[in-house]
Amino acid sequence: MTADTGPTVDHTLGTPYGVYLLMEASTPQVEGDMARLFSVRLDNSVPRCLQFFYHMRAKTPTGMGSIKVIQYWNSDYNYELWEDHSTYGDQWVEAMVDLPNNVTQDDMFVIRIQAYVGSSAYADIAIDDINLMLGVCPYVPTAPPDCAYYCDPSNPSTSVCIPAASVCDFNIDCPVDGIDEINCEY
Ligand SMILES: [Ca+2]
Ligand SMILES: [Ca+2]
Repeated sequence: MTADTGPTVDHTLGTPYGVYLLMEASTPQVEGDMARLFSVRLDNSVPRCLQFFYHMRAKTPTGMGSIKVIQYWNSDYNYELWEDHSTYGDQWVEAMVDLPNNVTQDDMFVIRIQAYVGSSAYADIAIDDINLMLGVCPYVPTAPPDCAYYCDPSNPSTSVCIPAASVCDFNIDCPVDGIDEINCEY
């Protein structure tokens, strides 16, 4: 495990002893490498909802990879249903993805959850508590604010983080020294 990326606790138990799936972004992984998780074959008779929790914490403002959910019917019909390439700091984020049925003539489909390595070695992606439910998703989870910019970049594990859009936006967001509004070429 690399410091300043990845989860400190799992989602299920909220302790360091819980388990989760982790895609390491460090060497020998290179940008664009992919980790893929397959579902069992699911029948086409009913709509379903895929719920899972994911963790995208990067040490640096850029370099996070991405995570995608793909509904694979066959080589001609496979659809990217959901994608995220944000970074949220050390917290688990809920995803709810509707899995439509009757999209093709196929009797069965497979769900692939694919995580891609970004350009930074400090950008691990983890997932936990994957749950398949019958019916459409009961709600749309609210994503937390993006955590792309560290107010104290030399201490990313303890730093306040703010969305990239809050840098040089004329409002001081970083406590103490307002570093997010320094070195802006206003
Ligand atoms: Ca777990
Ligand atoms: Ca600001």
